[in-house]
Amino acid sequence: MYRLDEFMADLERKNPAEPEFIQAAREVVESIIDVVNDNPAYVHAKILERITEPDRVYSFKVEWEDDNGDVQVNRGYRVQFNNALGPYKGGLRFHASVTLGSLKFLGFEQTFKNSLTTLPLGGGKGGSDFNPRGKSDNEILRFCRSFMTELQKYIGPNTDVPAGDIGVGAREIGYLYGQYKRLQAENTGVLTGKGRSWGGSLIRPEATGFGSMYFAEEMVKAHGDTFEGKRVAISGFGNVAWGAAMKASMLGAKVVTISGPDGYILDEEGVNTPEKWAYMVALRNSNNDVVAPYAKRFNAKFIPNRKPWEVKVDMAFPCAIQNELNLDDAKTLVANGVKYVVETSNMGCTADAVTFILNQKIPFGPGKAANAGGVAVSGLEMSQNAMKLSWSEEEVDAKLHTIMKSIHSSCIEHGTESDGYINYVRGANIAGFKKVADAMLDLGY
Ligand code: 2IT
Repeated sequence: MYRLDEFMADLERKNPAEPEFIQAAREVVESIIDVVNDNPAYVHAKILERITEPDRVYSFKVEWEDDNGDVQVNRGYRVQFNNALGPYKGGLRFHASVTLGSLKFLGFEQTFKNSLTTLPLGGGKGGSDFNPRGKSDNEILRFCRSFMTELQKYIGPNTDVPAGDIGVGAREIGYLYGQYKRLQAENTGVLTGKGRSWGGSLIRPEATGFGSMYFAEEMVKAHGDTFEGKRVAISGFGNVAWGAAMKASMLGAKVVTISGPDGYILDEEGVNTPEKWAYMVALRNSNNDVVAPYAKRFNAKFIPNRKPWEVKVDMAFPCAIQNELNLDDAKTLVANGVKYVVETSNMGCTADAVTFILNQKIPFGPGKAANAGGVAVSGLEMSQNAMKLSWSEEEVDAKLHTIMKSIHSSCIEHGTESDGYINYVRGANIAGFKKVADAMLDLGY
């Protein structure tokens, strides 16, 4: 029998100074501990110890030259968390906040998320503390080359398939893949998020945002409600926020905010035209990491140094980074009558914010369910690469839609409480866990 406090104290002892990993692990373990204790096979197999320990972690030095001719040194990582269900799969994050602990949290989350997608994908994550802000295109190229020179030793199309994440978009995937091909002399699906003409899948750029809106649409339907006319707050303005703003608008909602590290945009007209969406991409690609210019360009309001959660909305979608929505933000949203909160970033809400929202019985979509569309379409990109063919936009979008509906059904199956409240956190954790744990039992140790 496992006891939550004992298990978590031990995990903290083994993983000191990794608060994000502990936060992610605690949330999952809290959800699944009864399921584990009710199954002697899980207890006997030490499933909790095994599922919270990454299979392996690579840490490497990345040396590159900046535009002044100075040598720069960063640290690169790849965390191969769990491959019970398939090759390690998960993004690469280039961001100043990257540490081993943050990548362990992301690799851990990815394992359960990938399990929920229904596709044969294990979980991994990687990245670097390289900060793309203010870097030139040539500096990014040189960094990517050096990073891949090391990373290529540990990945492969049937072993570990990285993709993008914060700070890694189509440009970086191109530079990384170019270097991989130089070193390995082969065209394989070793990365996803590739460009359309060199092995990429249609809909992959949009997939995380689209998927989170498909998931939210199912949540809304399950509560006898509709998307039409909902006021929506989105944070961020990058790869994920972009797709989310597009699909929310297409579904009839009005997105009134986007945000950056410098503050947020309040656009009462709605972030709802192809011109505005294209501008978000251009802003992101400029590497300045500020959202303020949008206000000038489209005659919207810019509120410096604040987060969008103070705006009165029906639905809130954190789409930027972990722990971007805290307890105070959650209280403000609830006081303003928010009806749904859907994490589109990984662990976008702090633990106390999640607990507060759940206690208010407000439907809350956790990241590992709601944002799984991105990695799901990465899985579809791998299938297309393996078959050496490409599916149409309609085919990929239809598959993505089916996958998001199936994730929603899994949450209902495992998360519906006696009073009828759908606890999506519990549902996603149990459904994601069971598949991985059962595979681990089948595979032995
Ligand atoms: O957090 C995520 O799911 C991603 N960054 C996407 C990973 C992937 O392999 O497409």
